[in-house]
Amino acid sequence: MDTSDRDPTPTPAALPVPLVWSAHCLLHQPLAEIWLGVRTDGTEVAARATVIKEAVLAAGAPLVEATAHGDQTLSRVHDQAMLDYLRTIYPAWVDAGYTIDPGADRVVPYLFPTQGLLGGMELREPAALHARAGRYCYDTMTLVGPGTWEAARGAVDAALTAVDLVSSRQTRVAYALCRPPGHHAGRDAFGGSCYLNNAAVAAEGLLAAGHRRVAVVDIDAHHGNGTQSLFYDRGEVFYGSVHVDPGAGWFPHYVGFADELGVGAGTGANRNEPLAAGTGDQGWLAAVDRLAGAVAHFDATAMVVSLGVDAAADDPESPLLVSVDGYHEAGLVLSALGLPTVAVQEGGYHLDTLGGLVVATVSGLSG
Ligand code: SP5
Ligand code: ZN
Repeated sequence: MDTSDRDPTPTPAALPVPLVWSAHCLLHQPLAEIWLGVRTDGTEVAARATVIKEAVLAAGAPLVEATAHGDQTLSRVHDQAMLDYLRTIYPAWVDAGYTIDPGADRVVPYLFPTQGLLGGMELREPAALHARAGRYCYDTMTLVGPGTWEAARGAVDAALTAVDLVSSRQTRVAYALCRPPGHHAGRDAFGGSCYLNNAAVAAEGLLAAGHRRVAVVDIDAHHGNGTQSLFYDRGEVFYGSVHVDPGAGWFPHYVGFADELGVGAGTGANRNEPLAAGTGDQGWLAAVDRLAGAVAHFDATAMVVSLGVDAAADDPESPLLVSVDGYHEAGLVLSALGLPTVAVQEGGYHLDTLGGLVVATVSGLSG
């Protein structure tokens, strides 16, 4: 058969970025979020990871299984007591009978030891397990269940495996499909559907591998308050974020403002680009450009991208209106910096479009 006049349909080039994955990431099933006292469906569901994985593999990315890493780098990011808490609280909760009486199938805080509660007194370890549930968790949306620790720890392993691939120069860019996400988790605090800060662990991993100055660029729709807090006083890690304006009523509400510039040795190494609700490609990409300029000025030797795709127009969790082409363009802008890059998955909740958004961004990042 003569096929010479058939439409030439070129096979798209395979995405040359390894997808780093841990099957443990599926073990966390949030079941619910307690939103204003109402039990609502969880938004950070395991299907997110499944649809992203399928899309990135379909784009031709090679799959790399995450390898188990020790706690050395993780312990540089998080307080040991919070790590112990996250590892042990769910089994302890079951043992103490809370799943039967009052029938709490997840660990949910009811009391938070704020400065107002303590009134200047020392923070003691409470005897009651249900009081301990508010010690590290700062919201009612980030529940702990069976598999939460294994998933969060698997996400850290994925981030560190991506660091290994990049720092050994096997690839310039690697993508870690981390779930649960991490950028709202600080040294001894977790919330916002995040438990362990995968991006911060990746940054510490890159430093440990010999990169002198690391930039974290956060394009999730929300400000990464955890990452900012972890590096706020550090001069060797830059944090830059574009996000919906917390001052206009958006999570994380209390942080993420433009006047937060870092302190001490970190002065000038923090940059926030809050945007009005309804901002689309033009305004969002202008902010991404400013962040890229700041990273170049900072003289970073490696980059971590906190890759949340919840700024997309269809996403139910944010009012930003970024398109799939916008995400691709952001990837290209960051790729032009030419830095060894570890991208870690953060938010993104619209299951029908998640995969395409991640593929577009990662393909941009690969240049
Ligand atoms: C990683 C990430 O994107 N975390 C986002 C956390 C923001 N959550 C704020 C929740 C605000 C209310 N959403 C109502 C959902 C009810 N199920
Ligand atoms: Zn987000």
